[in-house]
Amino acid sequence: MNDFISGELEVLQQLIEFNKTKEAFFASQDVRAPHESVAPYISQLNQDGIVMIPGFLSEEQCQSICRNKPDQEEFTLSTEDDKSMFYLNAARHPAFADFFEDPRTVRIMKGYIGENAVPLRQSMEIRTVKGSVHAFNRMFHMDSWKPRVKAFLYLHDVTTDDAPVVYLKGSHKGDWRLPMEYKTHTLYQTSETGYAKDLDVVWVGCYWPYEVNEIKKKHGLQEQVCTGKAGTLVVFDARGLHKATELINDHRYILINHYIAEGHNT
Ligand SMILES: O=C(O)CCC(=O)C(=O)O
Ligand SMILES: [Fe+2]
Repeated sequence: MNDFISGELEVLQQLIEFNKTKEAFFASQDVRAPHESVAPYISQLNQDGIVMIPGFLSEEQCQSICRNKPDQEEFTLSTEDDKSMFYLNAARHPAFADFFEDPRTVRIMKGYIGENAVPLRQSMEIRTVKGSVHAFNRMFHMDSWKPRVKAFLYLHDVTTDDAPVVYLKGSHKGDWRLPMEYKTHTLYQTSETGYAKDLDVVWVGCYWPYEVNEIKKKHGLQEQVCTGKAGTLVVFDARGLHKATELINDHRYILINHYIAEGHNT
């Protein structure tokens, strides 16, 4: 038989096996009825893979967070080559307590991921590099095949000029995802921080623009450009396709609360 075709048949067999692994993982997640205060957010997350919550914190709370944030020297450059600066372990910093101690976030994460939802990384991110940046996250990508929920708190008004995250609504589910999910399953490797092992694997999960257009057309999916006022919380399942956008204004300041199912970094 043609070598390529026999290789593809083998891949198909691996996809069938992987699909079983995937189904077993989701069947074993203990997802209970959510706390009623967050139930509408969970339904929207389940439907679209994203929910935006304006006024999660007040504008005054956001201003106070920005005034009391740590000095620039305490931020470290992103290891994923996208030129962002991170203040790690932000949940321990008193300036950020209003956000990281808010019980609504854990309720959302548990209601969506399951009882084993735990924070992977809690940080403040500052982005100041303007214009186009050569980084994987400027392409539509999925982070993982397992639930990986990110809550971005906008600390100032984020317009289309302030690098809003863009999400392809409804792309967190669907059988078409299987080949890329399998790639993330087999190729994505993490370091002990729970993020990409190196700058090679960081690109695993990216789709080319023409592929995204095909997916959009075939499955009737639409982009959501997540602009929002200061205090808006953008919660998205990073299984779905999403991308970062160009910064045109001076900076983007956000707090990130990032949850996974315990022990399931990849
Ligand atoms: O920072 C952004 O706008 C999105 C970056 C991204 O891809 C992610 O956080 O998973
Ligand atoms: Fe991402």
